Amino acid sequence: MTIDLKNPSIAGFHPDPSVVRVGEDYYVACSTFEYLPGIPVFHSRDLSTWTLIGHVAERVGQLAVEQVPTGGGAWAPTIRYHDGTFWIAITDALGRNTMLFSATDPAGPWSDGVPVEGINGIDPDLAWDEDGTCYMTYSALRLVGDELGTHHGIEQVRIDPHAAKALEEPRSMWSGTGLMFPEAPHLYQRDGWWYLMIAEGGTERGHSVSIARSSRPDGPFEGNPANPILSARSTSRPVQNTGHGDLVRTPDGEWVMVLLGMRTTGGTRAFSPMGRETFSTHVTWVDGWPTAEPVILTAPASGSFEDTFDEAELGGEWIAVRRLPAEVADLTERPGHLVLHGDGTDMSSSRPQFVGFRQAHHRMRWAADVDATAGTGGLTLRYDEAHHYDIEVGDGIIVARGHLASLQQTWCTPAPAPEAPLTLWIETVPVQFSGFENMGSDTVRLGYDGPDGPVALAELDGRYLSAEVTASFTGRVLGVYARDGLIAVDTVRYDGRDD
Ligand code: 6LW
Repeated sequence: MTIDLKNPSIAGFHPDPSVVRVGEDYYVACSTFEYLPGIPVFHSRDLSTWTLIGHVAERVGQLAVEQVPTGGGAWAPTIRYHDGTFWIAITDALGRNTMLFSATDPAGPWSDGVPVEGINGIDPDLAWDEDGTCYMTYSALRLVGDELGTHHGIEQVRIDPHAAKALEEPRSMWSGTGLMFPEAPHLYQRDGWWYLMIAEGGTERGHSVSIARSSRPDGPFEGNPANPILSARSTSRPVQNTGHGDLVRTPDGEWVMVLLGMRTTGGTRAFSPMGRETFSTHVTWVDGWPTAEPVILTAPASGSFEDTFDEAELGGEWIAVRRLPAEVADLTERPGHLVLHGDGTDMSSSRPQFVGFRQAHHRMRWAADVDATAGTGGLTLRYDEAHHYDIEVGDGIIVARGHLASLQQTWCTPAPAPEAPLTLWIETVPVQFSGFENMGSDTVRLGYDGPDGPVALAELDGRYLSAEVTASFTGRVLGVYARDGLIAVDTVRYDGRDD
């Protein structure tokens, strides 16, 4: 192998990755669920360093996520390139459903998107044969109609991507070895064979990748006797839930699978604060079948990020819930500041006055200078509207809050100088497993800088903001929010490292 892969390849919640190569350039797209902008596109030249170059959904109306239930929204893109056009097929779950977007530049702008008529399922794949016939292969989990919620294995139809419609009735395809949730199908051609690769076993600990082959793109497919070709289930590997992969061939003929996994922490019960992230692994072919190496975590990563809000617009890493960041965040009202206006709701709202970015390291510190002299707001560590830890200031009082489903607890103290901006912070400290006294993932500290130094107002168990506890498909997001009045944030700093 000549390629050095880095894992995680894209840290922070970036599940369901799909990859395509065009010449020397690789592109990856991921799911974003209820967040906007939706479906980030990353670029790499070496399959190791990935740079965010744009998003598919950055305009109102491209996804119908404004009111979508948590966990709905943009699921499982497939990114492909055909005849000079980049295509992305996704499920806008419980919104516009199966969608096709196209672009000539993968950095955007992408088209407004069109729902594909005649597909009732998730995880749509795109593949073209030599004649230019386009096949959409998908997981037939019904999201609309009378059969809502039922699963019918993998299905396929020929489609006209320009008209966004199925050209025939769906046919049933090979659907794995019998494990639950056959999904994430991708169809490839190699050495005279067509390969149908899928995920099965569910996106939790049982997740796996299996493959079948046929002489034709529409089957019949015969399963690989050695399936699954990848799974971390029942192992003690540091990256669990590995599955939902997509293959790419390098110009030198090497193969790499880009896939999702979880970096779990804890004891016998493990927890994943970051949710499902993007990883990569080497694939080799023997007798016409691929095998994938287990995902290897590379050297612990660290990363810092500071934003002083001097630009006219927020950077692409900022996301908002069920709306675009620009709808909530104002960078012109007070130059050099991020200004948010409260509407009386807080982080338990499904559409909070909030912008944030993904937690990407197990150990991190997130701090911001918050001027709450004309409002109430602060910092948050959010998994979803039912699971969040906040530290806020307003009316001369600092409040730390833990909100877990229907339970809420607060800790209060007077602000040291009510008429001055205050530095608020959130820290996560991973638990070192040393017995049975703490089987969680990390400790979350909520605090502020007082006249005599940092003060932690609350220390909370981080496991409750993890993929295993919440019912969300995403991961932790750090951010700032306004509850009432005007909140102006001067400088924000994030320092993270994995150790
Ligand atoms: C995705 C599917 C899945 O479409 O969850 O359980 C969905 N696995 O492959 C959201 O990530």
